Amino acid sequence: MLFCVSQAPDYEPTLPVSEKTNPLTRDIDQASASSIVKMLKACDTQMFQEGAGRTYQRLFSDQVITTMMEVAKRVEVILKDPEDSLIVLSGCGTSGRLAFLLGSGFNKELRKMNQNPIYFYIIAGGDRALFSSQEAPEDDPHLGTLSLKKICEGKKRVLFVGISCGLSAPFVAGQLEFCLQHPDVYTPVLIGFNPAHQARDEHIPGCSFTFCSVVQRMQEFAKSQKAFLINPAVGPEAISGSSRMKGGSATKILLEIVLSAAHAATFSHTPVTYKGILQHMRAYEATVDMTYAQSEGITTLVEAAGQSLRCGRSVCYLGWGSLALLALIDASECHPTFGAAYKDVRGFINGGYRDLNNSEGALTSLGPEFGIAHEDFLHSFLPSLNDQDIVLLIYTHSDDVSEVVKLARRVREKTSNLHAVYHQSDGDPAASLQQEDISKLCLSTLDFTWSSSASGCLLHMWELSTKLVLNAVSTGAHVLKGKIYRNHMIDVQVTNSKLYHRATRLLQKLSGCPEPQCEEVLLKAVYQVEELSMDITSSDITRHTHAARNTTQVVPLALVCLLTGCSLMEAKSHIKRQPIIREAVAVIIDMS
Ligand code: F1P
Repeated sequence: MLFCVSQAPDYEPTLPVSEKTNPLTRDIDQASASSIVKMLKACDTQMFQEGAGRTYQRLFSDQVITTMMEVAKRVEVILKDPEDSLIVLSGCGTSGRLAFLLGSGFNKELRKMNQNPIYFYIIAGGDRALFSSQEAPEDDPHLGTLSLKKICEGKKRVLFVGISCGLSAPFVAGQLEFCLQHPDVYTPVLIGFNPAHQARDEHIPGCSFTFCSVVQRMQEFAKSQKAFLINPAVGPEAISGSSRMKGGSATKILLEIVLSAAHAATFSHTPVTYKGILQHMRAYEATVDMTYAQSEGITTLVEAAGQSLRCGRSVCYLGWGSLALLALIDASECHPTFGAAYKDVRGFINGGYRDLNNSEGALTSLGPEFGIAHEDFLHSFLPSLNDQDIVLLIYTHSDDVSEVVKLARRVREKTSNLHAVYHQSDGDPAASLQQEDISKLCLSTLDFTWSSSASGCLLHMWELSTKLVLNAVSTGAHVLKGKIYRNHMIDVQVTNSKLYHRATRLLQKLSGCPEPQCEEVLLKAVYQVEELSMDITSSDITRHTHAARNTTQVVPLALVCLLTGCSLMEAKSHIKRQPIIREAVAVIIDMS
């Protein structure tokens, strides 16, 4: 895959920061639960490292803070005069899910103040992509443009925020390009976590632009504040390319700071200032520290979740409010990242779709994996629960804690493997008796008590903290299950062009074979054939990634073939004998 990386001075020079391997996690696949949590802590802490002397902009860089202020002021202008205006947040996968979370949260704020909602979200693949992996639409710039045009019809002013952690999604590139062509109405803002020169420069079928060329045009427009780029590097992901982790957290941090500053300026007469933005950023840094101060408790959860996955059972998140939404998001990412089945990690939210307010309404008819309410849990999940399944209660003291107690009791009848992640602010003893009841029912309780005088919205901090805990649980548990090789997603799905290229690169790295050979074997695994037909070799990536939706363990199979020279059939039986992918691969790599 092409990136404009000519200026990159460091290791893995052909890769942008978001795709590089992180030296801190090189041995994560061999680590204990407690070492995994330590490594994740070190990686997350990297987000806030200062920029001095570095080639790349970082979260605290002057340019980043200044641009955040400028965007906040644009939001403020719209909030003060919302007539015929919109703020659109858009992205693919995790980035689109966070667009939904943020848009819903800030609309809720507006409603509380009797204001009309002004935020709209777009996620590639539509609402079903909120809770399931829909990687293919990410490759379609026209779909991106169409969805943007549709919701903005008749509007006179649109602030468009395109999120692509890797500066890579064609869906978002199409939308940004459209905005640049209509500057009278649209002001584009790009959020991502690579330096601009590392944006993806691969040809997009049917288009005259690449993500990189769009970024270059945005840089030109930015000189006259007709476009904005907020793209600090936050360091490579703990699991290479897993932008759901730091990329997702940093997206949430940046946008919450910008939108909160704009809301404060509009509704509480607190002007947007450099110092204010900086302080808010420090509050998030403190949240990361506060969260990992409970590393021991997180380790207990990782260990228990890993145990459940190892014996083929489930990890189940039972959440309340927006924390439950983060749980649903975390669960939905396990399929594309680890090749997990939807039953492996499930999330449930009180109130189900009723409370979500997503634009397409209830999606329950799409299949059992879209049953996300607590009632769905009670009907379809609870009856078959046993001690090998882990259940996590995720809530805050502002939720109806008596409901949590009730549900905890029902779960406890089926499994003792019950745990709680709980947030409260200091000086709020109201729910403490019920909390004691819950703690008695649970094997472990992660109790986060936050200072109510801290700067920043507490709910936002609780959400980030929950995201970090759940990312650690699902990532750590899959590492313990053997789904990661070194720090690579060995069982990654190849369902869009970014993932296809990532898989080819990984095969090259682990097998040492040349790229054409790796791609040939990858295709054999995708199409489940021993020989490639002309029809296959003459097809484009879109068709390959489409075919890959129906196959599993594509990368492990291809790797076994490459390392041993065996047939696909033989590779399959090897993996069947050793279903722990990491071990199946490690055995052969050690022998070769
Ligand atoms: C978008 C995304 C990721 C997902 C997977 C495929 O990436 O959907 O959220 O985890 O890696 O790509 P990006 O456009 O935000 O870089």
